[in-house]
Amino acid sequence: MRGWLMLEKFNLPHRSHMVGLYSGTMAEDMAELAPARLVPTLRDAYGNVVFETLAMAETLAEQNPDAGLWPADAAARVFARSMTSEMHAGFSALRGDCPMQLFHQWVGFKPSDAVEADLRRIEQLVGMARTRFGSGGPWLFGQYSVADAFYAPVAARIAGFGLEVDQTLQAYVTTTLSDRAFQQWRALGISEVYEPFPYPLALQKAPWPAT
Ligand SMILES: N[C@@H](CCC(=O)N[C@@H](CS)C(=O)NCC(=O)O)C(=O)O
Repeated sequence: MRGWLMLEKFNLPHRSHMVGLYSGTMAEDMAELAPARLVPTLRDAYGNVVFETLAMAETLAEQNPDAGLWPADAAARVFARSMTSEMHAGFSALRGDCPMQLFHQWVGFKPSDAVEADLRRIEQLVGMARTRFGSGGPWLFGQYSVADAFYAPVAARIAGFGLEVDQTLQAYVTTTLSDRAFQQWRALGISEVYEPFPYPLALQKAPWPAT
């Protein structure tokens, strides 16, 4: 999702290719992109293979300087790069315990202390970004930026596991879930049949949150 949003939201021409993430063919599907082995992987307009999302963000920003991937304001850009890097490298409890899925909301999920700590940190980062830099629109830095692409899967986890967060972060989750590109990605994702379901939990399911 992060990789695709970085292309889609900034109107960068691209073609998507499916790989067998859950079907066992991923290594074979990606062999020609070595050393890439995970998704997303980007082959840029010059044939270079970019195999980390943060590297994709910087490469796309460098190659498309007028597309506005990072905020225009220098201080906002520093904050955006920092919170994007922190997401890329961190929130391991949230990411480990709450694998992203877009089908439904798990009911009665009990977050661990480590997941709660990640959520408080995300509240702090999102709250500061919105307060300091977000007055020009609903996104972290007002206008959509790379940071929002990186926090879309965070928002999806909060929604998909029914995690309790403060008002500012909840409003940001709703903004993310209401976004057309996010909804398009979700529609494509849930049109696939996954057998078995990749991340089963012994919990009831409620419908995906309405926006
Ligand atoms: N640090 C990498 C992480 C990529 C990553 O973990 N991708 C997952 C899906 S979101 C994957 O390809 N998993 C398949 C596997 O581990 O075999 C990035 O941000 O690009």
